[in-house]
Amino acid sequence: MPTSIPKEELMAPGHTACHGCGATLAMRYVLKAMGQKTVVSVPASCWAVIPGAMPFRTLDVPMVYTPFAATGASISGLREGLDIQGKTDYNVVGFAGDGGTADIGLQGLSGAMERGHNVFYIMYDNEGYMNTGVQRSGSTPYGARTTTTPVGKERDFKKENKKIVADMMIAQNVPYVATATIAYPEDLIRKIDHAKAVHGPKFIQILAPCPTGWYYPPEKTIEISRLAVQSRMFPLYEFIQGKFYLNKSFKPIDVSEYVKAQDRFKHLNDDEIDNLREYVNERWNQLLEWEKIYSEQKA
Ligand SMILES: Cc1ncc(C[n+]2csc(CCOP(=O)(O)OP(=O)(O)O)c2C)c(N)n1
Ligand code: SF4
Repeated sequence: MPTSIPKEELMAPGHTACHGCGATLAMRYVLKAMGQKTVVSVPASCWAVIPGAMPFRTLDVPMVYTPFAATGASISGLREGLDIQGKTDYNVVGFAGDGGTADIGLQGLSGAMERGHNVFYIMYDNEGYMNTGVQRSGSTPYGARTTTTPVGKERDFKKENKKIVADMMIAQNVPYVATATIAYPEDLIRKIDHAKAVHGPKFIQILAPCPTGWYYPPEKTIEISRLAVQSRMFPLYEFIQGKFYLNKSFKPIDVSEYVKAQDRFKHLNDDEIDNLREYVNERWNQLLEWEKIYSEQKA
């Protein structure tokens, strides 16, 4: 079937990720959309390990390792340095996990966006600190079992709702903000193309399912990321210079279909799934409201 996905491969097939890793596909599609003239900054995370040890490398573009909290600071510096050398046509991309974005890197991210650097910040959201053994992050959804929210007699699963960094970036009025997932690569690539047309900071949050930490069979990664969108657990939207678009072109499914496909939610009883359903509905209504408010503002 013909697709609009660029043929160019900037990521080699050899890497050290687990089978079915959604984060590897996220990087592959991001690079296809970015092209060869790209510099990537990666903090401590699974992606710090995936390329392998020198002299091997998985990416066909320069990549900088940065400390866990410093993605925002590093892309600011890379951008300024490249601009001074006249290399203004290079894309500078921070590529960080949800722990490195929603939690420890949030300050650096917010600073880079506020200073208005012409950079991309991609958050690959596997909803946990996976590289260090599946710990809870601020981006882990309500109900999930992680190794720091284990489910024993106490039913100590994650009790707080997901911290949504894309929403925070909209509140900060970042010129381009979007959510995407690997189940819809053409949508993902189109969003990066839209972002490229915006001069200034760009933030894209990509849902990247993790079979190892979400406890589902590796061959189900694409299906799970599709269910996340259809169940509205992970809505797809775009905020472009003050305009907000919510993708409503999916046939909605009940949240239980998403939850039941992953063992990280296996322990949830009907009341707890109801809590999740209520949260999902409230959030969807809030996004519909935003669409209205932003279109009125711009009218
Ligand atoms: C300051 C600091 N604290 C803790 C660590 C240990 N550490 C390395 S990777 C990681 C988890 C990263 O999680 P996330 O950003 O979500 O990426 P993922 O591993 O899920 O790809 C942690 C805690 C570190 N490298 N530096
Ligand atoms: S733990 Fe998850 S995110 Fe990390 S490499 Fe394995 S599948 Fe990918």
